Amino acid sequence: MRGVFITFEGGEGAGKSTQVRRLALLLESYGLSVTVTREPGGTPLAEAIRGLILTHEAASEDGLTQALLFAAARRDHVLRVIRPALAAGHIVLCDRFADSTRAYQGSKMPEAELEQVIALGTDGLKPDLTFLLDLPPEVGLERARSRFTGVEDTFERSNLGFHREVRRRFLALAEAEPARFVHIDASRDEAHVAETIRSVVRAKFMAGQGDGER
Ligand code: Z5A
Repeated sequence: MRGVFITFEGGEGAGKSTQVRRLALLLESYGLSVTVTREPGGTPLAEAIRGLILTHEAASEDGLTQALLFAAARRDHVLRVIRPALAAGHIVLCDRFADSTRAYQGSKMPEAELEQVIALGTDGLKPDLTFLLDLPPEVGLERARSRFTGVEDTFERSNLGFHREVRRRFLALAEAEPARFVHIDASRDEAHVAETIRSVVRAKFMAGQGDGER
């Protein structure tokens, strides 16, 4: 039985990692097998590429260079982690995936070229469900700054205009694929966002199984 592939997308500080953790705990409490992973990253090679891309000194401004690096990391991640987990029947929760390339690199290169690179990286794999955690970038950046670790990465250093464009692109992606995307108001409190996500997952994948209203 193939598992279920769920991705979490959105701008900086939207609460993706927080909600991935919460949903994983909930699903595990139902006795389900869950694989939690993230992009860029998820394998030793992809984590090494992550380090290169997010280190400001090493980063390239060129959209195609960035997209190729994200795609190389993603291909390793898909082949070594995501596909095997799905084949084993796991629910895979991934913090960012190919839609992040569309949103972040999309303004820096032609769309047809971007989609070619994305197709190579994903190996044709598409999420079954994508949560777009949406909020104004000012709010997300403030949240991210409040847990500041001392070093800003390549994208955190981008100007507000760039982050607004990223949000616009995410919203356009969600509008274009309403069957896959669920738009979530990520400015609501953590528990409210978690409850919305829980109810969507339950309705889509657990209908008739009864989750005990936990
Ligand atoms: N990138 C790309 O350009 N192309 C690609 O193809 C891919 C990625 C895959 C990855 O950095 C960067 O790579 C990313 C896009 C680019 N750059 N940006 N910007 P990352 O993974 O390190 O960054 P991130 O994905 O933005 O992670 P993040 O900043 O940690 O955001 P988050 O996961 O959405 O948020 P969080 O860690 O769950 O929460 C942030 C803080 O807010 C934390 O203190 C929480 O306790 C708090 N929080 C969470 N939820 C709430 C609510 N609801 N209310 C109030 N406070 C909250």
